[in-house]
Amino acid sequence: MSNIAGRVREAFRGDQRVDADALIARLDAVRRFLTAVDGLLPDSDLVPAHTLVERAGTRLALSRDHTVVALAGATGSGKSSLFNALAQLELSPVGVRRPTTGVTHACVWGPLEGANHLLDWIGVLPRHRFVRESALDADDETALHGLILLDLPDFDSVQRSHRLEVDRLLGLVDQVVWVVDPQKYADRVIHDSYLREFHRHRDVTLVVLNQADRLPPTEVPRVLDDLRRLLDTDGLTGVPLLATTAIDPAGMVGLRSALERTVAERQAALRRLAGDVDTVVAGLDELVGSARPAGGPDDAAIHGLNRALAGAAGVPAVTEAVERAYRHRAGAATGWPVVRGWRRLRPDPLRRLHLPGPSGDQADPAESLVAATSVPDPTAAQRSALGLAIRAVADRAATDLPAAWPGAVTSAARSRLGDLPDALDRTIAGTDLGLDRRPLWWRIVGGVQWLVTLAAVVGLGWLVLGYALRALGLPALDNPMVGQVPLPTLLLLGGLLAGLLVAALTRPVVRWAARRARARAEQRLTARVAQVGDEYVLTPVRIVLGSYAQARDALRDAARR
Ligand SMILES: Nc1nc2c(ncn2[C@@H]2O[C@H](COP(=O)(O)OP(=O)(O)OP(=O)(O)O)[C@@H](O)[C@H]2O)c(=O)[nH]1
Ligand SMILES: [Mg+2]
Repeated sequence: MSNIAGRVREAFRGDQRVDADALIARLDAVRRFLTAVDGLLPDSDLVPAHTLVERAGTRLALSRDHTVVALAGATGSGKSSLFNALAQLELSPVGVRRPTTGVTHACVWGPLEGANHLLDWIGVLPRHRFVRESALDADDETALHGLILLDLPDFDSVQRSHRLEVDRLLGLVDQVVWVVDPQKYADRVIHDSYLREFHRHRDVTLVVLNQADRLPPTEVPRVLDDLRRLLDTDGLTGVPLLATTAIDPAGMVGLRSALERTVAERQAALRRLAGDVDTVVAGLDELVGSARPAGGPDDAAIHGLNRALAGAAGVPAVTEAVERAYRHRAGAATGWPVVRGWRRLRPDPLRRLHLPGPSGDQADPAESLVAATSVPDPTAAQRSALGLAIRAVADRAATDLPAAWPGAVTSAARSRLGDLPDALDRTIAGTDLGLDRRPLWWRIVGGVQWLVTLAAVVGLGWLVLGYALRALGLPALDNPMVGQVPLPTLLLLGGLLAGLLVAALTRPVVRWAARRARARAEQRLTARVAQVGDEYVLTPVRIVLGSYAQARDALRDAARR
């Protein structure tokens, strides 16, 4: 029951019209697909799609008023006999010695001029082109006007060149009439290698059982039934099946009127190409699958990547240098003035990494264009951690993608690996580590240090002067007293003690502030390094995922009949 319903549906589908604009839109979608996957999927998988786009473009640009129908079949099935019988002329030699037809012959109904470009493209030599238009026919042949009938060599030939010619032409013609004979209609070659391959071209396929006259009339329906069963197995349910006799005009009526219908509809070229699009889309389906386009690399993988990048970029070394540099600079600004100069002689830890030194002491901008810093190169462990993190990003991003894509995603993730070291180095060199500004409290503490030191110096000077006057026997200075202590002594000792005290109190504050400066620098460096990861690893991955989404959409559009 369902088989009958299926046949009715299939037969009905054969009558469906293919809209030229819709077909062009589907072909455009295939073109979009090819653009989206260019360089991402193996070229060998894309050959049928490229061939289709090229062929369809040419076929549609050539005459749409002509319908190219090929007679195909095994040797001796009677292709040339049918060809001659339809043309009502002896155009293609019919022979006893097999195979007979070695090159394709063409017969054009109507003027040859319009058909010539088409025949050039199909590759029928001019000397094998014939015109079936004669004043004698009057109106008999007008129903076939626009038909280009091809008599093909045999596809089961002992001659390899014949098979190649047939395979080439079967890819170009608009409709195929498969000619079988009562002896060989069940041959495996025609069913396995040809008819089955055409199951998506049912609406441009016609099968004829030729030489029906060789069968007892009662046998014909039985053989046709058997052949129909074989065609159903081939996936060609519902294709028109006719019995013909090439040697008897009465046995040609069915085929002739079928061809007249085909020519009148002017649909065969469009239907053939629509079937080609179906075949190509079915072949590509596996490459694209039905997975939703992935949103992008997931957060955990990105986090891992950023950590690995920070390690490879030497962020820990730089942040440690920032902490030391902070202590160094804060010490120079707030320390005891007597030893400050000595501190300044020690090199700044950041300058040792060729990173911006103390304020106004920036790294040479020209330097920062190339390997800008002297941050230690990544260790082998850091490099392999980075490799693994990049792989993880690609793997996670490609989890749901069909088998053809993860390779492309991984290649994209690694595509700029070689540029990463320089980019990271430049980024580290260009990051504001937050040490440029001298905090106000440094200046206040520094000022206090100067004051107390000044007090000590004044006290010392005062005392020295007093001793000198006494030694020279001059009247002694009248030292004011603060409580029990003379003021100069208080100034000297107080100044010294206060200096030491301020230095002692400042030290833990400096350490705490240095740790904060380190944390701030770490945050900035990590953010900048993450930008590099985004640009050099994640963006290429996203581009591939975007291409995947475009390819998927394009294929869905191409599949829409
Ligand atoms: N009785 C009968 N003989 C036929 C019929 N059609 C073809 N023949 C004969 O079958 C033989 C082969 O016919 P061709 O037309 O040369 O067959 P072909 O398919 O073109 O063969 P190749 O060119 O070798 O591929 C010839 O002797 C024809 O006369 C038919 O309908 N009835
Ligand atoms: Mg022949």
